[in-house]
Amino acid sequence: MLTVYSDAHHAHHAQFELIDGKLVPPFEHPRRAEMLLAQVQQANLGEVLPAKAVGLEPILRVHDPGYVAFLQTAWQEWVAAHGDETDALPLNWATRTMRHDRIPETIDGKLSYYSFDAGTPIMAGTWHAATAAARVALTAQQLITDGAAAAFGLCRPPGHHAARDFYGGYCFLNNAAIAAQAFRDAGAARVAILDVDYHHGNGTQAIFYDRSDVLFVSIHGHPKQEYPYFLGYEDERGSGAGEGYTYNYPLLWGTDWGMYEEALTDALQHIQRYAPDVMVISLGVDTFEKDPISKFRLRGADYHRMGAAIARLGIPTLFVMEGGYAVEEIGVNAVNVLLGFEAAS
Ligand code: Q9C
Ligand code: ZN
Repeated sequence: MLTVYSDAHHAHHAQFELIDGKLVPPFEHPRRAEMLLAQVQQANLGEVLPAKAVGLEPILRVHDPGYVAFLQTAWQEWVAAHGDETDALPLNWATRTMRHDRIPETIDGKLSYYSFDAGTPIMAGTWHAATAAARVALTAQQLITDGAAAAFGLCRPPGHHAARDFYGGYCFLNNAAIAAQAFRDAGAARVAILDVDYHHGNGTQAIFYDRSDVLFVSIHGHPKQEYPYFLGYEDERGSGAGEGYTYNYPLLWGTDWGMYEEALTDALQHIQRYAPDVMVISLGVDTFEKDPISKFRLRGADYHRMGAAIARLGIPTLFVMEGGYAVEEIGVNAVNVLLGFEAAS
């Protein structure tokens, strides 16, 4: 299987993360992608290709132009207001009873308007890194459109929490959604997205919620217990033309492979019935038992089984990297999914 990688992700490296009331070194850091790349090479998964240059058009097929313009200049505006010593973070949001129809003019107001958490710092290289991750996904998408059976987009920063016009959960541009839309624009009639990251892919779900041409299926920590808390319930099934084209499998803390596999089997059946031309896997390995911010109990060998189960559908498959924070094992676990896929193909 071919991998696409860009080292531009190094430009995005947060100073701190606020978690459990403490400022700590960030969980989403450049070494994650380095460990993934090292394991791709170690396991001889296949050639590693650079990301191709692509314009903003495929990004603007998914994201709001005002949001993209905001991301492009947020750091400069932040520096003008506050200097360059700290990363840019929002501090409050429009919740119930407040207005969502006015976009503030100041950078602090815009950070609040265009985000949904304070765990996703913006710094000098964020735009560069985020657009490079989207290019990685698009380059891998093109390989499949050109006939490859599978490809791995080694994306960082991740994407599945980013919606049409907001960022959060370490995500700025929704790499998987951008690739799915690019498949459609290249002629695929139906695209399925299977999101196996530990966290619900709220951004991806929202982007395709009212559409029947992109099926979204997600297995994740139950929102009654787990981030992002406000989406990912079983009764979310899509709206309008998209009704019946979203499926959620919220699972409780402590879920092990036995319980996970049951949901996965069901999820894969929905995809099989949909008969997509191509499939995008939002591949997070934060379901791992030793993940520092998650509470599922998948083990190393389970990732091989996951990849094999996905391969049995026999559909061209684009893997897009999302989360996974047990940095010592992230490469082995993610590449195990890909090796399991190859072995069963
Ligand atoms: N107590 C991805 O995996 N913070 N994003 C969670 C847990 C945000 C994860 C706090 C986690 C975002 C792509
Ligand atoms: Zn995650």
